[in-house]
Amino acid sequence: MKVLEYILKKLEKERLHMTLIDPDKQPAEDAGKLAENACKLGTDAIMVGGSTGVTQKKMDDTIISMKNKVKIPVIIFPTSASAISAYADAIYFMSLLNSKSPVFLVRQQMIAAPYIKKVGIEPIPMGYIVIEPGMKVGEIGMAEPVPRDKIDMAVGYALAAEFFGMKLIYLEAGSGAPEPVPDTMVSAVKSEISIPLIVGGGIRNAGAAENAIRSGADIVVTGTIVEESEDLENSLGKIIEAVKS
Ligand code: 1GP
Repeated sequence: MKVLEYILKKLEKERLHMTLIDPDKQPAEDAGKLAENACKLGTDAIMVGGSTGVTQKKMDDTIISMKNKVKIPVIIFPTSASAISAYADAIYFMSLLNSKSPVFLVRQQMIAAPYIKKVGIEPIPMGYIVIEPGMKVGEIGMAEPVPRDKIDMAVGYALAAEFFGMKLIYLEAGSGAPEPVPDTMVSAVKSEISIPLIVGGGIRNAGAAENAIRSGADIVVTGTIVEESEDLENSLGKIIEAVKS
């Protein structure tokens, strides 16, 4: 089964949780163990990516280590065309819709597309929208982050992505954001689009995950909590429980 099909099928029954692991933050073997632990706690897929320091080798080693440990999909969450691993199951083929630079709108994608086709990784078309504060990814991606009170702007970007034919929308507050994407923005976007909505950035506890789900998120992504927590069962475990309940 293709990864997008797996996601859509699962979404018919439940909301999903995805664990983001940055290949630059730990040795590949540890990343594999993290993925394994997250999988045991019920996460639905592993996303691999980071804003800085991600090399092709780190990406390859990390993904190989994960693929040896988990059966759930391992999806590349790319920053640029220069670190794409042929060992992944899929790649979010995304455009940073509110970037000021064509580099992140379509040029990196132009460079990456022939390679993705050649190695046969499944591209999953996604509209990526950075919301304030946007953190590192907003900076690196030269985003004009959507102000937190400009709900209509987020809705407009999300609808534009759907009309372009993208299959998923990702509202991103940025990794480590002090606050997640506002609930009002999540619910406004959700009520206008008919494709699944991913929400991430700054979700560190079950309450925040529950808010995102209640507001209409179909998929919740957490990254920082997995890197920082010394008790994954109590941190990530509770978040996944909140997503599934
Ligand atoms: C970042 O949305 C993800 O791209 C995850 O954010 O690291 O804040 O969980 P956190």
